[in-house]
Amino acid sequence: MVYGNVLVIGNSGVGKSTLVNAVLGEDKAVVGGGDAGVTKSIEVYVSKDPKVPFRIIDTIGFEPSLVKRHSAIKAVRDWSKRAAKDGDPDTDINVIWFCVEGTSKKLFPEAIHALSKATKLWESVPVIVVITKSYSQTERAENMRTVQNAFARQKKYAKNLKEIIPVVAEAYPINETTLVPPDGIDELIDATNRHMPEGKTAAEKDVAAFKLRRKRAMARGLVGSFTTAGATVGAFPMPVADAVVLSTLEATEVNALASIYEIKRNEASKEFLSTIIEMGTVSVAARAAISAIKAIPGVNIAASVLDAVIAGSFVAVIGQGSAYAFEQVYLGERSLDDLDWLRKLIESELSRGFVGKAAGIVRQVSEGETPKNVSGLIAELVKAAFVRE
Ligand SMILES: Nc1nc2c(ncn2[C@@H]2O[C@H](COP(=O)(O)OP(=O)(O)OP(=O)(O)O)[C@@H](O)[C@H]2O)c(=O)[nH]1
Ligand SMILES: [Mg+2]
Repeated sequence: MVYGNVLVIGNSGVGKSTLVNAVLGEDKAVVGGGDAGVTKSIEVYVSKDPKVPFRIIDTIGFEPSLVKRHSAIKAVRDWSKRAAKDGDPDTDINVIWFCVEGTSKKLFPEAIHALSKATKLWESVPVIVVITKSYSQTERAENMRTVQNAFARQKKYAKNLKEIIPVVAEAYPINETTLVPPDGIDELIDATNRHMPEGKTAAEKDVAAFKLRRKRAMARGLVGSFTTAGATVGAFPMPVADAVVLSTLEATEVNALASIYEIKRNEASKEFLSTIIEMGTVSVAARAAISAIKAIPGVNIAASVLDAVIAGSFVAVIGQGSAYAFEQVYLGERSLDDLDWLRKLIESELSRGFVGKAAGIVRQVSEGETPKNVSGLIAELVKAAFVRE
């Protein structure tokens, strides 16, 4: 097997390890870091996909001391040497992910100067600058310009800069019902593969399969977070009607999932999304399901506990259904005009076992509990019942 090696560097806390997790997730095997006794300055991760074979070398942050920077670099060099001695033919660093934090652009010039000095050893290796924690869409253009200018000042090193990619590695919550979805991970995977030297690039279709698995994992994580939010928000008596609370949460969830599956914003997608939200809130199928859950016989439970189960279950099921729908569109199996297919899909999600599962959850939440105590439990039960692998 021929491995491409990616070196991840950047100051402490900018989000390097979070990034590695987003790119490899459960596709990752830990290979080990510094030797026992030596400083634990690096971790080497290997993608488990034999068709997309690359390693990511995650280093500890450079800040605050020069000593830390030296020890991180030394650890990488030692790893290369040791692996080469053990017969590993691919110990060269092929691509560098240079991480700077999107929320602190004032520090870019300083960070880039320090990083370019530290990586002199790899003076002709292509650099991808990853702007981590890029939560603000409006600041991206300026952040990218700042990076470009800072690089231009690095003389010979400037030519190594190949791409600047803003990234959100993990959903970032703004409040109870809103979050910034993961973003840019696909672009980073593509760019990394593109800048690998000849003989180390993976085939396009293999990279596509790898990215699809990452999208599924991100979508699953997102549905999980929204389900928890649903159960929590639902557990507190609302001054507005159920459908309004539900539709706010579902709209944020569905938009976030659409973004993971690269669904462009246009008239067709707008209608596709609003069809899902309508199906999950005020449609005949949704109303029937809500009535059925509220009428589960032999249950004497606080109304808001019931609401928490309803909100959590709807958010879970609508998330699952729309993630599947978006994936079909992303893969080209369906188009955004297939609204009849979409309605049937969501309708079947809401009928097939839906009420039965919700009833099961209601029965497991003991009577007399207050909503505050049980919203966490409800979220767990809902996830176990609805959020499939
Ligand atoms: N929500 C969210 N949090 C992030 C993201 N990236 C980083 N963080 C948070 O920022 C903190 C630092 O992230 P790490 O990935 O540990 O940073 P690091 O660069 O590996 O830090 P060192 O190993 O100390 O150098 C953690 O609390 C992360 O959860 C992101 O994309 N979204
Ligand atoms: Mg780390």
